[in-house]
This record gives sequence, C-alpha cells and structure tokens, in this order.
Amino acid sequence: MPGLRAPSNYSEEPPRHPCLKINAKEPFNAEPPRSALITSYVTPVDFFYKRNHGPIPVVDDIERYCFSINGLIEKPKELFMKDIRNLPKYNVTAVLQCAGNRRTAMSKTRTVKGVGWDVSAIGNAVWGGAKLADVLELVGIPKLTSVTPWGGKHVEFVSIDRCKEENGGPYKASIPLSQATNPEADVLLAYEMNGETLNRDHGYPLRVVVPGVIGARSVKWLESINIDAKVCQGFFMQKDYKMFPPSVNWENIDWSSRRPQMDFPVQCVICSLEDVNVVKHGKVAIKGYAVSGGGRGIERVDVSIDGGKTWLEASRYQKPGIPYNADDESSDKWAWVFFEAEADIPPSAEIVAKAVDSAANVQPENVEVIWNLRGILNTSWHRVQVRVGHSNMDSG
Ligand SMILES: Nc1nc2c(c(=O)[nH]1)N[C@H]1C(S)=C(S)[C@@H](COP(=O)(O)O)O[C@H]1N2
Ligand SMILES: [Mo]
Repeated sequence: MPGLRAPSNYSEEPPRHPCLKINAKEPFNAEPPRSALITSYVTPVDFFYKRNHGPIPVVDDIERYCFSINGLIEKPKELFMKDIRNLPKYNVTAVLQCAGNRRTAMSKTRTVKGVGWDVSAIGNAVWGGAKLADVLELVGIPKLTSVTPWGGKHVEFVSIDRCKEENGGPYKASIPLSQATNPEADVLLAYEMNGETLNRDHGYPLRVVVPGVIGARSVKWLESINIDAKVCQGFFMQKDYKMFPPSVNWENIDWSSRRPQMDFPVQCVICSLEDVNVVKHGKVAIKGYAVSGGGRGIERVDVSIDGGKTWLEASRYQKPGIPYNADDESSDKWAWVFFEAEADIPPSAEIVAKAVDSAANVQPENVEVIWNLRGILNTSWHRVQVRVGHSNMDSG
C-alpha cells in the first residue's frame, strides 16, 4: 500500500514510556498503573494503554499514504490525507476501552484465554479527525443510510498490520452502515489524539474511533474501507470478542451462535487504591473512573466500605469542581466520569464501587456470574482490600 508498510518482525517498534506495565512484549500490550489514570481527565498519550496484535506499521511517505473505499457503492475511490483534512474537523472526547480490561481478575475464578490486563486497559482521549459520515458522502452515501442501493449494510475497516490470528493478514472489523452514516454517533477517522498528530502505537496516520463500543472495533492504521452486505468475517469479529455464558467451554463452543460484541456495558473501577492496601490512618480516598457504552451517561456511583452491605453515593465530575450531569449539553457524552468519596474505615475493610448508567443498568455483583472463556467484559463490582496498620506504603 502506498506510503504505509507492515514490518514482519518487531525491529521497528516505537519508543514507549517506562511507567507502562507490559502485559505482552510482542505484540506490544501495556497499561499504565491505575493511579496514573485518575491524575488527568484526558489521558496523556504516553499513559494510554497500547493494545496490538502484530508489529506496528511504518509510514514511509505520508504524502503518498492513501486508503481506498470499495464494495457495494457506485464507484470505488482513493482518499489521501489532504482529502480527510479538507473535511470539517471534529474533536470528540471519548473513552477507548479494551473488552479485555480487568481480565486478570476474571481469570482468578477460572482460567480464561487472552492477554492479562489489570484495570487500566482504558483511556479517555480527545480524538481529532473527520466524521466517517462525511467521508462516506464523498463516495455518494448520504447521511443516515442503513442500506446502499447495491445492498451494502456494513462498513468494514481493514488495516495493514500482520496478525497471527488472521494467519499473517491484517486486523479488521466492521460496524453497521446506519451507525457509520449517523453524524450523532461521532464515528471518526482520527488523525489526532489530544491535539497532537496520532502516534504510531495509536494508529498513525489514520485510525477509526467508534465511541461507546469496545476498543476492538476502532481499527488502527486504516488501509481500506469496504461496504459489504455482511458483517466482517474476520477473526476478531467472528472468533473473538464475543460474550459467551459461563457454561460454554473450549469443547462445546459454537462461535456462530453469538453476535460480535459492540457496545460495552457499564463499568467502574477504584484507581486510588491497589487490590490490597495497608494504610496508616482510617480515612481513605475512594476515587476512580466510571463509564458506560452506547453514549449512556453515568447516573450514579455507589461505594461501600463493608463489602457491599451498606452504601454511600460518590460525587461525580468530568471537569474538576463541576458536578457531572449527564443531561447537561456541556457533558462529554462518550467520555468517562471520575468519582470521589472519602470514608472512615474500620481496621480491616473491603471497599467496593459499582456504577449505574442512564438506562439504570448496574454492574453485576460477582465475576462468577459473568465468567466467560475469553475473559471479556469483566464489569463486576470493583473490590479492594484495605487494612489499617504500619507499613512504608500509605495509599490513604
Ligand atoms: N489495526 C489494528 N487495529 C486495532 C488493534 C490491532 O491490533 N490492530 N487492536 C484493537 C483493540 S483490541 C483495541 S482495545 C484498540 C486499542 O487501541 P490503542 O492501542 O490505541 O489503545 O485498538 C483496536 N484496533
Ligand atoms: Mo481490545
């Protein structure tokens, strides 16, 4: 492909910040410490989790870089960076969350398959780019289209990276055409992250950002777009990132029986405390992030210091000092909400947090009831243990 190249090994990886905890080296998968997440509403690029399935592509010549739009449309077209930059630019503050976030905790109940993640396979960034709805108009697909005259119903994004799951082929995924052509869905072809040119780890020169949907559908290093009658048949849509019940194991799994996961469910995590803490004083700050998929706001975050017997409501904000209100026009619809509470704890306490979204969806109490063999979507109540005692470590 002009200007964009996929290395076959890991000799051309970009530099990364040393604070990241590396969960897998090749392909590179890493997350920041949880305490780093709540230091800033907009996650700095260096601290933003990196989730890859192959070596990071290289741009040799940005002037020559282009991607094609093909499939069930009137006429295929090639688009260059200048064509995308010529369209109206939008900045959308949106969370990207890997479906595997909190997988390590799920695997403690029963083994699951996949890269282990603590609670930081998530970040909130300001993505800058063109709306996919505007891009698709360039090939004659009007806004709010659910099917093209040639029967196209899905928009497939194809990358250039080499993934072993695709037998050396590129990463790909699709979303419904109705979502892609809906300006309010804010699906972007992004070339900026937090006001800077997208870096290589996050998809330079151009990536898809699908707000409110698991990160797996936000394809990086875009090589082509395909308008298809069918949902993408790639590995990551058909043989991965599907939610199975706890009864399904590797012997009886039928991948075709389930839909590809799209929206993520309501989630919240305490980031001011590690899994096990020894604090000097009985007063602890309980702070973290809460977010829901599909653009649903966070209605409430409840915290408990007695393992969930009694609860108190945390305060919520996106901008420091301003209480969060999901109905407020100025709230960021696709972004996370920080929550905060302070509590006097007994000598030994289990601290719990659970969020409720605007559709009154609540997180499940236990990980066991949502256990699934791929270890995705662990949104169970987040629990940490705190003991008051003497130690050099003081997280209070
Ligand atoms: N081309 C390509 N796109 C990709 C991936 C990938 O491996 N290759 N990983 C996906 C997954 S599973 C996630 S969670 C997000 C991670 O994006 P990030 O690395 O920018 O945080 O990118 C998605 N897009
Ligand atoms: Mo992911």
